[in-house]
Amino acid sequence: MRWQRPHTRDIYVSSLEIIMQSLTIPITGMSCGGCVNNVRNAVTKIAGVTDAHVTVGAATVTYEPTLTNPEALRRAIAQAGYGVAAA
Ligand SMILES: [Cu+2]
Repeated sequence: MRWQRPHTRDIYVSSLEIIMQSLTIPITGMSCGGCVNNVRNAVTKIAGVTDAHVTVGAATVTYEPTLTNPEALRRAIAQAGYGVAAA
């Protein structure tokens, strides 16, 4: 008899996708890989942030909106020393 893969995991994954949000934040004052690391460290230490794709000039952050919000992400980037436009 073949083992049947339970559907539970698929349901879990799709419900997880619904509660995650992704936001791209333009950032000024970044110039090199060190800046990229600084911004990545600043946002990934926020509770609720699950992924951050950072380049010179922008950060695309995936987060759980029940745990954090765009304003907290912008504030963390600004506190790391970079420029973010208000929403
Ligand atoms: Cu730099």
